[in-house]
Order: sequence, then C-alpha cells, then structure tokens
Amino acid sequence: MSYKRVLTIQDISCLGQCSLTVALPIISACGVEACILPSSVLSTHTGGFTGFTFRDLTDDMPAIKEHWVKENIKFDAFYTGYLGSAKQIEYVKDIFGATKKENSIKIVDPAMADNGKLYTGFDMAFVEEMKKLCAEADFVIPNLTEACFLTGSEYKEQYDKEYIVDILGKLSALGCKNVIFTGVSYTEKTTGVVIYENGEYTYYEHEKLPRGWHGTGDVYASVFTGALLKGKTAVEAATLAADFALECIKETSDNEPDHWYGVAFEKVLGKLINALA
Ligand code: PXL
Repeated sequence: MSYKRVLTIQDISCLGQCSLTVALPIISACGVEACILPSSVLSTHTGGFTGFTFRDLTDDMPAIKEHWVKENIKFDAFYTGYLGSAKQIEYVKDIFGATKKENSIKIVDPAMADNGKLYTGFDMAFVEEMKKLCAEADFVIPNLTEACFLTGSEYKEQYDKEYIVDILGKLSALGCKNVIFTGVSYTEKTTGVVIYENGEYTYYEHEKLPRGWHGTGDVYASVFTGALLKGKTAVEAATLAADFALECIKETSDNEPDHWYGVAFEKVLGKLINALA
C-alpha cells in the first residue's frame, strides 16, 4: 500500500483533545501523511468551558487553496470535522474540487451536535449547508443526533433497527454514498457502529461504558480515516476505530477520571500503531 496524503480540515482547540489536536497525531500514527487546514482557533473546545476565544479563519481559506493550486498539490483523501461557519463549507467544497485526484476519498464528519442538541454556535442554516457537504462525501460519519438533524428525523433515546434503517435511507436520499453511523445502541448495555456501504448494513456491537467523553467522535473519525487510507476496508476501519475509541475511554475512566474534557488517547496510541503495523 503506497504512502497516502490526507488533508483534514477542522478547528484547533488549543486545549481540549478534539479536532486537529487529535486528528494530526492519530492519522500520523496510522502511517499516513496528515496535512491540516485549521478552520478556526479556539482557546478550548466549546463543550463545558465558558469564555473561550474563537478566531475564525474562513477568510484565509481561498488564498491557501490558491497557493496549493499554484504548487499543483493534490490530496489522496479529505477528512472534514468541526467547521466554524456555513461559508467555510462552501470553501471546503472549492478545496475538494481544486485539489482532488481522480480517485480521492472524501470523508465528512458532520461534527455539529450530540445528545439531541446542536453544539454552541450552530444553527439550522449551518445544518442546511452541511447537508450539501455530506452529499459530496464518500463516507459520512454522523452520530445519532447529527443524523437526525441532517434528515429531519425525531431524536430518540430508545429505538430499534427499523428507526436506524429509516434514517439511513434518508441519508442516502440526501446523497450520502456510505454512512458510518456511530453510537447506535439497541440494548441498555451495548452500543456500536453501523457500516452502511453500497446499501449493505453491517453492525459492530460492543459494550457500552457508563460515561461518555468529549472528543471521542473525533478520535473515532481520525482512526477510521487513517485505517482506511492505510488500506483497510470500511468495515475493518470502522471496527478498529470503535475498539480504539473504547480503549481510550477505558484508559481515561480507569486511570484519569478527573480528566473531564477529553480522552487520554496518547496513552493507548501504541496499540493503534501496532494494529496497523
Ligand atoms: O469534538 C467536536 C468539537 C470540535 N471542536 C470544537 C468543539 C467540539 C465539540 O463541542 O467545541 C471547538
């Protein structure tokens, strides 16, 4: 498998163990070149901190793209996460168009919501733009809340497979080619991920831990991206990402329970490197 180059576009939360501070080390650990385009710089993430700073980098994006075009730089894959504004989504689409190769893979994590609610600072206008980005993607990686916002579905805490399949159908109707649906939980003690690839449903179920942690969606999407680019199938990459995210949560809850704002993924990164070596 040849050496691949991924461009990941999301924010830098200076402290917070999410977005680029997670994507860059994880994709690198997978043995894949990680190029970054910071969409914004925040002093911390927005989940639980107050008074954070926010520097919007939207206006820098067209010039960065132009420079890459001038240098004839192309990417094997794109992975987008938290984007700071609806306008950025438009620029991201321009960057896809200008720097893609014939077979570049587009992975979109519509990072905008969790636990039934949009994150601070997002609105329905942003959701509308995000739908358009998802329609261009080869893989969309939503959690249940994001999938509900994208499809106008009712958010439920308890549900069955029929409910999930209905949402998957609506995501396909939006234009999402393949969906890696995270946090799908059919029983009290289990959760898992649905891999919906070329219309085929595969479910990987694992134990559900009592406490959720911030940033695990970013850890998940980063491992999925790195493993896919390293040559794993979508099912293999999705499974590996689930196992690794679970490992990160266990490590944090067992040994760093006061470390509330993110998972201590660094402590288990060696296992990911070994899994992909
Ligand atoms: O993990 C998603 C994320 C990324 N970046 C910022 C966030 C969040 C979630 O709250 O606030 C800035």
